Amino acid sequence: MSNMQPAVRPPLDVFIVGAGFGGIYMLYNLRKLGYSARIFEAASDLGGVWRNNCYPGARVDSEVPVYDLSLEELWRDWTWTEKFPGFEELRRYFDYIDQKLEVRKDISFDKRVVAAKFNANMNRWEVTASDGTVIQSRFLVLCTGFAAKPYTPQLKGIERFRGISHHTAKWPEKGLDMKGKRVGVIGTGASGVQVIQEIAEDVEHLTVFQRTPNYAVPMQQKKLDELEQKKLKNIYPAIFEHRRETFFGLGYTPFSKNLFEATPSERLLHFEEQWSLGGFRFMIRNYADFISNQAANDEVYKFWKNKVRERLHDPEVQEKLAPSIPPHPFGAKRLSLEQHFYEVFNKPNVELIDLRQCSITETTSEGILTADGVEHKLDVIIFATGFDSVTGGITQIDIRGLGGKSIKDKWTEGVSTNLGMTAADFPNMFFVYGPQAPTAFSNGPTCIEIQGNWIVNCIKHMMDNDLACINAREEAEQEWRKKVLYLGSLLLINKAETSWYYGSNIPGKVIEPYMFMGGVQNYDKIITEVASQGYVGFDLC
Ligand code: N01
Repeated sequence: MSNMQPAVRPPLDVFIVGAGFGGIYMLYNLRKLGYSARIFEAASDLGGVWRNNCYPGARVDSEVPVYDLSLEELWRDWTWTEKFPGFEELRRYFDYIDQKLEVRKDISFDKRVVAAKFNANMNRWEVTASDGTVIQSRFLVLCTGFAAKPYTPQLKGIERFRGISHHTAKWPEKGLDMKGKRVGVIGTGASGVQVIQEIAEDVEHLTVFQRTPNYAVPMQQKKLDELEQKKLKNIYPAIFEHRRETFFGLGYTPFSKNLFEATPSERLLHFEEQWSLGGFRFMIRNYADFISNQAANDEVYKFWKNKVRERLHDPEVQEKLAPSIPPHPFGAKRLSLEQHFYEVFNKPNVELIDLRQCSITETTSEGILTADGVEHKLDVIIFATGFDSVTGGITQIDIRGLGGKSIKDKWTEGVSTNLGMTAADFPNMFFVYGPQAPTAFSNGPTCIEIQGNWIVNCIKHMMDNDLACINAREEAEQEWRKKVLYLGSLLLINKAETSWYYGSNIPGKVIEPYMFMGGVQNYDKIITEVASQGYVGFDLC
């Protein structure tokens, strides 16, 4: 047998990057149609963001079952213990997904994809992992999520620091015992809020370094009962159907009334009701014009400010956390859901540093030095400083399309995609939950399923019709970009100084809306129409 040629492995039909909700949903649906598919995942197990973000207090801000995948094989027998589950329970959910769908057998873990190159002669992608593994496939689907690239600011002298420092999204898998330690948290976005409220009780001293006050609203967490969930199972299909018909994919129907059409007492009652119901209702079920009309927005801010101040003892802390003059319109940055975040600042072991008044000068071997000359002695520094969101997960891979052009270069002057799922000159490549789609401007599983279904149907269309290549047209891409920028300009959202919605949180990143802000239900309609018209705006061959 020595004269036998080595077997040439046929290329995969579809290669997928990432084993979070997006990658798993793609894999499941592609396999169902009989296509070969494989996932490479940089982490050591399933879960995507829920694998990397295992900092104390990490939990989701969409409610279940709206945060579930809508596959009956999954929801039929699964029960949650909390309305907003924490990362441990979400990881158990991913284990359950594998138990039911057997996804792990088609996933290689600890495999970080570093490059992908399109071979135009063969109409194939050649994908390379950091360990040198190379795989060829007809289609490439990037399911890297919107938060795959953590951002850590380069503090002067950080290498001198003798304590421990971690970014929240690179938290040690085994956890970190912070009992009795002096801990500093930089950043008060969603991650900061969660970690701060979770650890304040245990640590000896907590120093919170806040640059911009975060508008956090009550999560109104609730324990869930198994029986109660079982009784609701017959309406789950309707819940999943309805979520994709709503603007944020969360199933809350927006309130249609404008703020000044209501009397002050009516307004107060409405605010109170949404506040007590919790979650994102105070945003989504608020008055229709509050996110486009500054005067209406000011009223919402006033209500929020008073609510927060009621919970704080010290007037100086009140002014730092809920200032008299709003730093940006209410809702311009993604709201965070809190449980007892504000009460933390009444504790004697917690100190709040307002970086707008007194910035960080450098890191010393002992801690952090601020502009007033004070050295804040620390054993642990937690960077809750966010992500190079939405595009970072894609551009950190060296992806090269037609003519060897890289996606990073293509997007240097601003992002252009067709329908937030494809890019011109990157044939047979798709992305889920990425730029210029509803993405984090919506409930994750809703967006992922809408896009996932579209991509799977597109691949099926190509396979059924013996088509080798699909490429977005330049002019369709320009149209889509115009739409995304226009929709982003209609809202007060563009008024925040540093926002990952606009890329302004990352030094040097182009400032523009990175997501489609026109609503999940409208996005769904547009992309469905493109497919039903035979993929208008694409070249197929
Ligand atoms: O990141 P962020 P995040 N010096 O960018 C500060 C999702 N998520 O990880 O506001 C000092 O929001 C920065 O300050 P400023 C969710 O979609 C969800 O918290 O730019 N500070 C800000 O306070 C969320 O929106 C969940 O002035 C610096 C913070 O760091 C998204 O992920 C949980 C700084 C970054 O906040 C991102 O949230 C966690 C610097 N140089 C995350 N640079 C849930 O499901 C940045 N900051 C609940």
